[in-house]
Amino acid sequence: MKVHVYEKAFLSIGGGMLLVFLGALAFATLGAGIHLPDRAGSIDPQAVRTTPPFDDPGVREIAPGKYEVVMVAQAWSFDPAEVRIPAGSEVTFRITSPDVIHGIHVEHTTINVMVVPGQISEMRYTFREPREHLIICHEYCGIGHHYMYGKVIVE
Ligand SMILES: [Cu+2]
Repeated sequence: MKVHVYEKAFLSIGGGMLLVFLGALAFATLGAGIHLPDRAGSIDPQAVRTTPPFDDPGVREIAPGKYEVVMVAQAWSFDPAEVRIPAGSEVTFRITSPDVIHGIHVEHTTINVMVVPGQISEMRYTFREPREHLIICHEYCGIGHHYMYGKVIVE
């Protein structure tokens, strides 16, 4: 009889945990807007510098309050290394690598993605507060890895 009670308790703990984790998942995706980055397409890594839009990396206003950042992550820098946008902008990052695997993390945002040669990574973020965000490479990419950084300046 005692075993029965323990079994019930363990089952309800298990069920409760499941609900807690599902709740956390729902909060992260629906509430906090955390989701996996999109794989936006593929590209020949050898031809990154001659394939639009990566032949002309930079920041472009695509609509009022909406910006597109076309970025190349290479050993060992981000091009452009400085992104300047007004506060409240919704920014779409499109990024690829012509050489080895890099990563991009923009501090204090949900932007955190791997940059794989041959693939175009895409992510979107709205910068609400004026401040500076450090951009860092988070995949060890060679001897100059720790020099690989940039800045997002929200004005
Ligand atoms: Cu790196």
